[in-house]
Amino acid sequence: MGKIKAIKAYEIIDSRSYPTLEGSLTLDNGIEVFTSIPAGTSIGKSEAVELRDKDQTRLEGMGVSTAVSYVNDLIAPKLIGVSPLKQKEVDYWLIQADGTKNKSNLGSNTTLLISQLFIKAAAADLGVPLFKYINSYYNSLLLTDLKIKKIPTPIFNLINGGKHANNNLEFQEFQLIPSSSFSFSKSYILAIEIFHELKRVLKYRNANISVGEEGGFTPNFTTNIDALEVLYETLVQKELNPGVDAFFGIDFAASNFYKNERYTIKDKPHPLKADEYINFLHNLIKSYPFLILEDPLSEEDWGNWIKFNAQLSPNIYLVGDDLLTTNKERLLKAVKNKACSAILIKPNQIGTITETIEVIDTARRNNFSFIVSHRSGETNDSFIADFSVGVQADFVKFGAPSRGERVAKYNRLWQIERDEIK
Ligand code: 2PG
Ligand code: MG
Repeated sequence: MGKIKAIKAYEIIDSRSYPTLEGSLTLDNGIEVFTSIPAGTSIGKSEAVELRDKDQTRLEGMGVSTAVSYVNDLIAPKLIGVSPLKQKEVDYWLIQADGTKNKSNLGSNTTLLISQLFIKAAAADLGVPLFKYINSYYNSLLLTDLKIKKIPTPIFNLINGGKHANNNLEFQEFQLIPSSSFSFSKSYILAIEIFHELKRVLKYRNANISVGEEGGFTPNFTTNIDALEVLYETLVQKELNPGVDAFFGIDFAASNFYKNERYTIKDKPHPLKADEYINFLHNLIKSYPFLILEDPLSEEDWGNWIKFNAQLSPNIYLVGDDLLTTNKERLLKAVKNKACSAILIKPNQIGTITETIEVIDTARRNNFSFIVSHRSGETNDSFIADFSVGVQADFVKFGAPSRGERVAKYNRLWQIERDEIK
């Protein structure tokens, strides 16, 4: 087995034209791996802190040169000679070295870079595919025997709104979820065909066909419901059976339109009190074949999450993203209070692979489903595709089947299905 010879971090530019961290790790036997770190635009208040330079004279204050120097000058020298198999020890050392609950000293981008480099280097050194090594790390960390049986069901974000687009829709992601009985390749091909059909339907309506941060279209509409209508029409046009072949999801990212205890959406003429807004949600669910509702309520509105969850059919996943931020304590609070039924998993919301797996373990033990997710600011690294298979996520969401940084991940799942999972 190799030992670490060098770790080097540097800045690259992400899909939104902001800087982010990339790094390389070299072993003394010549093996070298690279990884890079994504970043969010619509960031939950309790996410771990991403270290940014905040130097307004350079790269809009978004530089990560401090994080680069933390890796190169403080962390790397201490890891020379260490085995890449020491994932757990290194992750816990990082947590301790940071010393805060939210990684505000070192930054979650700094710690996750090291964590991902270690797991990639271990897989490369052992000569096993990354998803298989992640699976074996999961099993050894949790003393369990999770088998790799499937590719997670993909959630495709076909229409972008909210902070991910400059159109007028409040809801952030209008999603299509092919039936989970389909193979990955069938789901992917279906999503791509629907993507092109949707483009035709939008063109016909003189709507904008430019794409947003996550590769979905960015039309302006009179209401958010119009976006669902267009998606529905597209499915019917393709002779698909909504609610059988494919389902709908929305990431509302509702914290972005919640103010003074009111939800303000263009579907209604006045800001809505929680009860009125929950009624609106119930009407949505009655009218369309929903499978997923992510952050329909604000991250501060715990009481209404609990209320809504109690009313919701168990066939619909109520997903906490900004609400839970891949944070074990927040997840346990949601479990205890029955605030939702599923969690979005984003490694950079917490800052190490080990902690991310521990949150997944907590979800599984409490019968919560989980979705492994990209961020709106992405790179071409397909790490989370391997991660999602290794931990056997129920779902993944990597954006639309468009834009290089999104399809890098879907294409990797396709490759795993083709070459590895027969
Ligand atoms: C979300 C994510 C990813 P962002 O809200 O679920 O789609 O967006 O990365 O901007 O937080
Ligand atoms: Mg979200």
